[in-house]
Amino acid sequence: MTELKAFLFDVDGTLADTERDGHRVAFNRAFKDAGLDWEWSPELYGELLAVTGGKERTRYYLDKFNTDFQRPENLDDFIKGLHAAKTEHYTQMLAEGAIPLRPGVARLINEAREAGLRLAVATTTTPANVEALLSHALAPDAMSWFEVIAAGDVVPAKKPAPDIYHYAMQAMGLTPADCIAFEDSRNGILSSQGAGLKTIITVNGYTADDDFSGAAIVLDQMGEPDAPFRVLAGDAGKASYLDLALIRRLHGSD
Ligand code: XBP
Ligand code: MG
Repeated sequence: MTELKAFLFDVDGTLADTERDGHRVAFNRAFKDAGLDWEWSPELYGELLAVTGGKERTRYYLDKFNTDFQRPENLDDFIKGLHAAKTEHYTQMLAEGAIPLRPGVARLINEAREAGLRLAVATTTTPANVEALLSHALAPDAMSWFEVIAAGDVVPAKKPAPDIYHYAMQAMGLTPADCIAFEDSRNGILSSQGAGLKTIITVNGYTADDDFSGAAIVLDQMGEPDAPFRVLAGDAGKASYLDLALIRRLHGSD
């Protein structure tokens, strides 16, 4: 039996519901600033989420949904500029408190810290976005609670590739058996499982119908003592919210 030593967290969709009312809105604001008439509706954005990474997603939009757009000579730089503006809007929104953490997230992170577990982030989003979320929605010094923030372009191949999880574990000197991952999407679990990690899923509006085969458990949310989760797949025993005891059981180290 291996001892559980670390939690590896995805960010978007897992720690907070950032996509529909955060990233999507920030993209639209950046498009408007640039004089573009592009408008990503919640439905279209659901389709665009097939591709992780904001720059990659924008290119996918042009390739698949806006093929008539007259592309500038240097498309890469054009997309980079749009994406930088989007990050400005997004971090500003978070600084204004636009997006709270999902239920149970702060409670679980605090419990893990008290128990001496090591924490890391493994995400495709831009590092500035992680800092904005953690410091405004969790605690002003929350960045320092995480040993490694593996984010954005630090690995060339984003999720569903396993690289970002490999990167985080290597930086911590840990093996997959030492850790458990928290994800919300098909691309996320492909990445974490591809890196050999047991994975706990909390779904959201965009991912409720995703295929989570092989997940340790699939929940609608982490839940709180007074607000139970719903188990969508797997066995939570008598537990009604996700805590360290249940996670150790799912990890196989209780
Ligand atoms: C979510 C993503 C990100 C965000 C946008 O990844 O795919 O691309 O939607 O962020 P995860 P950027 O769930 O792994 O955190 O625009 O900064 O890429
Ligand atoms: Mg996610």
